[in-house]
Amino acid sequence: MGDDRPVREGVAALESYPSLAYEVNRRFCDRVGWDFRYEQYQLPQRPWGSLSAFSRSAGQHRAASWVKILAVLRAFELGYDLVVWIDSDCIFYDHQADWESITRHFDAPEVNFLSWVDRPFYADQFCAGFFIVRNTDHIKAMFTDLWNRPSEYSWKHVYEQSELNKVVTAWPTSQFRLIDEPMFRIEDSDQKLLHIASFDHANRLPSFREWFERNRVAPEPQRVSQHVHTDMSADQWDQQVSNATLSASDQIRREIWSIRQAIRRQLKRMVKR
Ligand SMILES: [Mn+2]
Repeated sequence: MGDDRPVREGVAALESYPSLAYEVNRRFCDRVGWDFRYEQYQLPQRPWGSLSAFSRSAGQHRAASWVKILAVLRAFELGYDLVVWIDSDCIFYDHQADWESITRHFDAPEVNFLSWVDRPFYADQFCAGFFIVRNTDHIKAMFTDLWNRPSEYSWKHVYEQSELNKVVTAWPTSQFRLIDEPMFRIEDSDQKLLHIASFDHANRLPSFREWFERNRVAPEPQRVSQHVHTDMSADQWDQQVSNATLSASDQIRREIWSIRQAIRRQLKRMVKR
C-alpha cells in the first residue's frame, strides 16, 4: 500500500485512516506471511504545499491515485514475483478468510492480473483499489506505458483505474481474473476486503476504528519503521519511468498548478467556516 501521508503512531492513528489501514493490513500480511510495504512516497515541498505528481513524458499532472503505478514498479524492481496493491482506504477485512482460493488463480501461468469487480458502480469493470499483478515484462511494459501516455483521466475520477480497465479488459480473458465479491460495504462477516470509496470518505475513520473493536486488537500501528518506506521520490520514479528530463515550461506549470491548488484549498476552508 502507499500514500504521501505518514503512518501516525500511538493514539494519533485514531484520527488518520491510512494509519489504521496500515495496522489492519500489516497484521493480515504478518498472519499470512506476505511481505508488507507502505510506500510513503515523497513529493517536492513548497511553502504553500507540495507539488502534485507529474508524468514528464505525458506532460501531465497526475492525481495521487496514479502514484500506485510507480509504487508497483518499485516492488517489481525489488524482485517480487507477485505484487498485491491495496489502497490506503482499503483493508483486509476478515483475517481468517480463505485467500488460497484467490492466489491459486496465479497457478495458471497465463494469469497476470486479478482484481475485484467494481460493484455496485460497474459490473463489467474492476476497482483498482485492490489488485494482484505478476511481475512480467508484459505487465511492466503496460504500467510504464500507462504512466507515460497522456490520459484524459490524469486528473479526472477514477484516474488510473479508467486506463487500467481499458487495457486489461481488452486482453484474452484467460489472462486476468475479476473476483465478484463484496468490497464497498460489509455484506458478509467473512468477506476478504472492505474499501471505503471516496464518496463515502467520512466513513473511513469510523469503519476502520470499528474493525479494531470488533477484532479486539489495539489500533496503534506497530513496527512502523520496518514497514513504512520514506525513500520513494515520485519525481525520481517519474524520471526513471519516463526516461526524460523535465522541460523548463513544465517545471513552471507545476509550480503554478500547486499555487492554484493551494488557493483552492484555502477558499474551500473559508466556505466551510
Ligand atoms: Mn481507494
